Amino acid sequence: FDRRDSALVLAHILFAFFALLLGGVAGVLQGLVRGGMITLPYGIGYYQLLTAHGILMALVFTTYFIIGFLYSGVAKTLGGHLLPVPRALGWLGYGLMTTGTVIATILILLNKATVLYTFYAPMKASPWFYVALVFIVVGSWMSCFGIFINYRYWKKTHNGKLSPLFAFMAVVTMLMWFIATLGVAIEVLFMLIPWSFGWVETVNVTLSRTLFWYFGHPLVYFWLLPAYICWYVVIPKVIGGKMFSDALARLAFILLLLFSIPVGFHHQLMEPGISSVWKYVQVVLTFMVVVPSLMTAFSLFATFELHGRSIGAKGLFGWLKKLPWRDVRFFAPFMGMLVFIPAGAGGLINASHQMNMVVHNTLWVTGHFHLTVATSVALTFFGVTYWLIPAITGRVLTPRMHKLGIVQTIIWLVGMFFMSGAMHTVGLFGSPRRTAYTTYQDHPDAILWMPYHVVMAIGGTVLFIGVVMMIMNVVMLLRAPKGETEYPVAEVRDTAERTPAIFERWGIWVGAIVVLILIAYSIPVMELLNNPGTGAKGIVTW
Ligand code: HAS
Repeated sequence: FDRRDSALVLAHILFAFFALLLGGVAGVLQGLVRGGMITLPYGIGYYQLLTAHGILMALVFTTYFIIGFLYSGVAKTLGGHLLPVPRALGWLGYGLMTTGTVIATILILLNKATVLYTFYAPMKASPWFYVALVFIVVGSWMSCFGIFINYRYWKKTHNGKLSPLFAFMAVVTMLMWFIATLGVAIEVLFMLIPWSFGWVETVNVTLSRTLFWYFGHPLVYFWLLPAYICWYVVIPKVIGGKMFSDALARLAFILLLLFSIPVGFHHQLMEPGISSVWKYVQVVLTFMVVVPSLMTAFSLFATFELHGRSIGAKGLFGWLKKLPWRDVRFFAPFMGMLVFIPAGAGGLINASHQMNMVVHNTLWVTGHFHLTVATSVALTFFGVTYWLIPAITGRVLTPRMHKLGIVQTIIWLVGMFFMSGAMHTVGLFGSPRRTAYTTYQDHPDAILWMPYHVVMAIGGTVLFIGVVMMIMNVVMLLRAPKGETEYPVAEVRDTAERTPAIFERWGIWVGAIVVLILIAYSIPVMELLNNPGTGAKGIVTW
């Protein structure tokens, strides 16, 4: 690795883990408060900690990690190093994002931005919080442009040859991010900033939520796609096998790009002001976005089974025994995959309108996203860290590190089993999400929820131990013995079909997304703009 590229990647990864640590502290504290096990000193509020937890973990940890990881893969697969302009844009993006993150975190800690990680109206933060968000979003765009430029240059200088799969996937991920963040940029610039500075008196609440979820849903796939990059590109190499199909992987990514964006209404199924026709359209599209994940599951099973059989596995499940269970680069992401099966099933429940009525705004939803992003994605990112840090810093991943990594993964799984399990269960009993400790004047239902809240807090404490262990592992990786560690990128199976060139005809795909977005959003947004009854005066109407 070029030292200049290593520095850029490492800066992103280390900032990500710093955010994870701070977010973890906030997370465990809010869990203990909610479970009624502690009260906070100095007037620190539950919602303040919940905001810090959500923003630092779901937004900051992920975005920094993803940009660092993608930059590393682009450098590795597109010629061995980054071009000067993309590298400079990477640093510019890092500087802007870090400025924004520091300002936003200080405001949250000062209790001036207690608006939760979704930050839509009618909750209002200090205007400077929204300005900080602008820094973060614009900074991330710099990194998008860096990756696009590097990719375009490669295509130009390679006669339009099919690009390496990692680079292709990095472009899809950043394209999705770019198109998605346009929605939140409009919300922040034209609604939240003027409203919070007092330049306008009112804000259209439903429109602000709609613009947020236009961004907020693809956001979850922006977290997922880099994990899929690891599952498709890295894991086959780590297990000593080959990728099942390059074409299938690209098709899955293109489908995710197309269908991740026009589906935000599935977060607003219970909201007035949006007609059921448009909710229905977006639910149909939501079920479309499940297809590429099912394709991914198929492809992974095929990779594991084909490899197992090629080295002598017998019987229906003999291939399971051939997997490298003691290799943390495999173990942590594999556990992420395994958890994604129930996690994805929960998503299908959420997306089904009638069942959404049961689970919406309950702790079930919190349980769902702790399995998806906080387990499937987080464990995959941890798994990547174990080889990425040594690979870019010229160190070796020792057998001891493998062991510590596996223990860390198991602790995470145990903590999450209790925390997310309790959340899912008590959510079905009606316990609301995002609510500080209360017994609702000793209402019998609320009393029934309490033991589950305590289990959540205990699971959260185990997870906090997992966070601390992960930070210690990162420190150990930075001090590992000097040497070489492979950056694992798999080859495709020899008998796999050829990849059609159409996957890299970006004009077609961007055109198709624009059409889908216009179909899914133009009429409902016009209705929201014309309908003063949907919270135009900043009144919550549900
Ligand atoms: Fe979700 C709410 C629907 C996936 C994250 N979701 C959320 C929120 C977050 C989130 C953060 O329709 C809360 C937002 C908030 O604060 O309000 N979600 C879905 C659906 C999917 C889905 C249909 N979600 C995700 C992913 C996330 C994520 C991924 C983060 C990374 N979600 C919803 C809905 C809501 C929602 C509603 C709103 C609820 C409400 O009312 O508020 C699908 O994409 C899931 C498809 C996945 C699968 C699984 C495929 C399995 C694979 C693994 C294979 C395993 C192998 C190993 C090979 C179909 C690929 C096997 C080995 C063996 C030995 C067996």
